[in-house]
Amino acid sequence: MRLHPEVSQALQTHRAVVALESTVITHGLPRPLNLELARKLEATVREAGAIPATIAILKGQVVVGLTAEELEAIANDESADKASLWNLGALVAQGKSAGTTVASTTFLAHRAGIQVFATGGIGGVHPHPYDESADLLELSRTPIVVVSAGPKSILDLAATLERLESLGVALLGYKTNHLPAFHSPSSPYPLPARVESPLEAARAYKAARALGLPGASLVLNPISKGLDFAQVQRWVEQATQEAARLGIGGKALTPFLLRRISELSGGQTDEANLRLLEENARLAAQIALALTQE
Ligand code: PSU
Ligand code: MN
Repeated sequence: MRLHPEVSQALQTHRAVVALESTVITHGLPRPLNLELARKLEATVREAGAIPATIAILKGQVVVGLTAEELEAIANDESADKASLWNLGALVAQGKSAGTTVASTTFLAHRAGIQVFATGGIGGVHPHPYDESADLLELSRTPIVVVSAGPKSILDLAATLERLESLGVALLGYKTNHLPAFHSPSSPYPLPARVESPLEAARAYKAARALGLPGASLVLNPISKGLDFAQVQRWVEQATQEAARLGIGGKALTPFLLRRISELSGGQTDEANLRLLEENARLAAQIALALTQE
């Protein structure tokens, strides 16, 4: 594992650091929007006073905190794989390059000593055919703050929420009582806890750690100007049926569905995705700062 010198120095001096994932760069957004977004997220974290650490696998090496050149290289690498937990070792051994998912970024960020991680939407449960993201298991066993806009809209939200609760992931609605639904700010599903500020989120995380709870604190940040929930569900339904018809599954499923709903929405979901990612990066930086100041 190689840490960017700026990141390791920030960690040693207890400054605020925010981890960023890279599957959204390699598989989540079309080129060249992906590179633009990746740069913007890093800039957003910096503007809020924290150090960004984008994580990826580059030619078999785990890199925590990409340089500007490395960020460009991974964004332009069309052969980059998608690294979850179950292929991470093989990708490293075989010298491959890959974007890291929420599951692998959570794992690697924690190993590097980073306490806060920002993403767009987390993976979860797809009902038919059954598919469950490794994001859920990893969030259940790694004590880190993850800021997201909710489970991705392509998922079964009720089932995903149920799994998060069973697995003991701490769920913190950010100024909301209901589960945010990624492209849409709200869903019908109530959350067990709510926080009103970065400081309150930081305190809830610290309390969970002090108790020795093993899992993540998932801060659920509703998108500011989101899309209509029912409308997104219709696009998702159509994309899901197409995936089933085409026999698309495994790690190709999430990227396929995200691309299809982007096409069906005329790009509206990509636009929403960019906005929520930026909002989450900002909030994550504020929480990371609150953790250093407490
Ligand atoms: N959120 C986005 N775009 C993405 C993802 C999340 O806005 O591309 C990625 C994340 O890296 C997440 C992954 O961990 O999709 C989930 O994939 P799977 O369902 O195969 O675990
Ligand atoms: Mn899967």
